[in-house]
Amino acid sequence: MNNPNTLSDAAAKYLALEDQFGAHNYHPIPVVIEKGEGVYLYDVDGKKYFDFLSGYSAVNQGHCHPAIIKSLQEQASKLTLTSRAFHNNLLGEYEKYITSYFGFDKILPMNTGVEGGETAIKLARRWGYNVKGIPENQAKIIFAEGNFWGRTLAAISSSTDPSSYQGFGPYMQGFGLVPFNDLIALEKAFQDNTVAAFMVEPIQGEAGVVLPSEGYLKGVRDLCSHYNILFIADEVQTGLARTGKMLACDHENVRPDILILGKALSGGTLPISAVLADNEIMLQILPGEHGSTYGGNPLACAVAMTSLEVLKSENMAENAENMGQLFRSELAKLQSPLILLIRGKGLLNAIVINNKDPEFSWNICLQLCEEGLLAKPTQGDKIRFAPPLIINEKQILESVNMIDKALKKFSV
Ligand code: IF1
Repeated sequence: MNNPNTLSDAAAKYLALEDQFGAHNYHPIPVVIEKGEGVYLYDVDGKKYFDFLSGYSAVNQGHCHPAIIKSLQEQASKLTLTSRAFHNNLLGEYEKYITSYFGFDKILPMNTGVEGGETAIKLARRWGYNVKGIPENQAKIIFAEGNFWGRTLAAISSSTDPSSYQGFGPYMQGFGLVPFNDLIALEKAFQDNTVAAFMVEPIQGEAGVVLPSEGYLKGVRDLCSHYNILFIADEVQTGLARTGKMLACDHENVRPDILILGKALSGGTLPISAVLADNEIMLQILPGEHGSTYGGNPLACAVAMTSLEVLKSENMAENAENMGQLFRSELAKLQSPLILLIRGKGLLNAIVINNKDPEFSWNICLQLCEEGLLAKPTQGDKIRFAPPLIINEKQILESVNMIDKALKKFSV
C-alpha cells in the first residue's frame, strides 16, 4: 500500500496535511509512522517495517529503548531546563561522564549536530588566533569536498552540493576545500599558515557512505600535528558505535583535537550534541561568548548518559561490526545485477544501484517499503542501509530476504 495512489485514507490524510501546512523542504517516502520499537517501525495502518535508516543514525540504540525512555520520563517529571544562567545538578555529572568516556578534558554541550559543527569551528578560530597566532580575521578552516554537516549558513558555505548551497548566498568566508581521501592535496592546503583546522567526516555519510582508504585518518592526524592544525572529526553520523567501533576514528586509533557528536547521543529522543576537546582549545571560549538556551539542560544530560551507557552495556559496537559483516556478505550472495557495489563499515552501509536514474532507486525504495523495509536513496543511485545497532542475525537474514524480493521486481 505504498504507492501514493494506493495509500490508505488515513495515510493520505496525513500526507495532505503536511503538503498543505508544512514547508516543502523534504521528499519523504510515502509512509506514515506512528510507533517504533527496537528495530521496527509501525505505520498508521498497523503495518510493521524494519527501520533501515534509524532516524539518520540517531536511533542507534533502537526505537524507544526502555532504559533511555525511563531516564527521559524520570528526569522529565523532575526538572527539564534551567538554562545556563543557573547551575543544575546533572550538568557536571554528565560532563564528567562523557569526558571520561571519550578521553577529553572538556565538553561543550549543544543541541543539534550542525550547532556542534558551528561550535567546533568557533573554537578552532579562537585557538587559531589565541594559540597559533593567526592574524585577526584570517583564520581558515579546510573541509573535504562532498562534506555534509548540516543546514546553517556556515554549513552550506562549505558544501560542494548545489542543492545545499545554491540560492542561499552570500556565503561564509574563510573556508577552503580539498578532495576527500587525498592527503597530498591536504598537505598542499596546509602550507598556508593561516589554516586553523581541517574538519572531516571519517566516513562521508550524505555523499553516499564514502569510505576513505585505510590510513587516511592516520595521515590526517599526522599532517595536522606536523603543521599545527586542529583535526576536527565530525562523528555526528559515524560516531556512537555506528561503524563497529565507538568512534569511526577508533578504526585507525586516531584521536582528533575536536570531536563532534550528535544524533544517537539521545537515542533519538531529543536533539543533543556535544563538542569535546582538551583545555588548550576549550578554554579559549570565555563566559558569554558562546552557548545555547537548551545546551546542557538536565533532561538532555540524563538522557545522554543513559544513551551512552547502553551503547557499552549492550555491546552495540561489537554487534554493529558483526551484523554489518553478515549483512554485506549476505547482500553479496544475492549476486543481484542491480547492485553495482556494496560498501560500508559496521552498520553504516550503502549499495550503489546499477542505474543512474534517481527515479530507479526511488522506486526500489518504494518496493522495499512494500516488502516491509524502510530505506531511502541518497545521491540518486545509492541506497543507505543503516538499521539500529541492536539488530540480530535472524533479523539481518530476514531483511536481506526482503531486499532480495524487492530487487527481483526490477531489471537492469
Ligand atoms: C537532514 C544525510 C544522514 C551529519 C553529519 C552533522 C550533521 C549531519 C556528518 C548535522 C546530519 C543529516 C541531516 C538530515 C540528513 C542527514 C544525513 F542524509 F545527509 F547523510 F544522517 F544520513 N554532521 N545529517 O550527517 O546534524 O544538525 O541535522 O542534527 O534531513 O538534513 P543535525
